[in-house]
Amino acid sequence: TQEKETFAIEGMTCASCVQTVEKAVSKLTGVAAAPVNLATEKMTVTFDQNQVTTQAIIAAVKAAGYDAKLVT
Ligand code: 9UX
Repeated sequence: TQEKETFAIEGMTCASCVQTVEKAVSKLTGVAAAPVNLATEKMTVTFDQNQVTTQAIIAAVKAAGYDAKLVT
């Protein structure tokens, strides 16, 4: 089952940051799409909840050097 969750991303200042975050999250198994909006600093991730967790998505963003919080 695919689910969509929005995350607030902290620490991005340029378009290159956006690409870094999108790449880091997109390569997780189970993530179908992870577009980042720099202006709003939000990322909407489409993923399979049986294959990847929101915690793993946050961890991937942190590993890339940024911070993420789930927006509920
Ligand atoms: Mo974006 Mo460039 O924050 O070093 S400024 S990647």
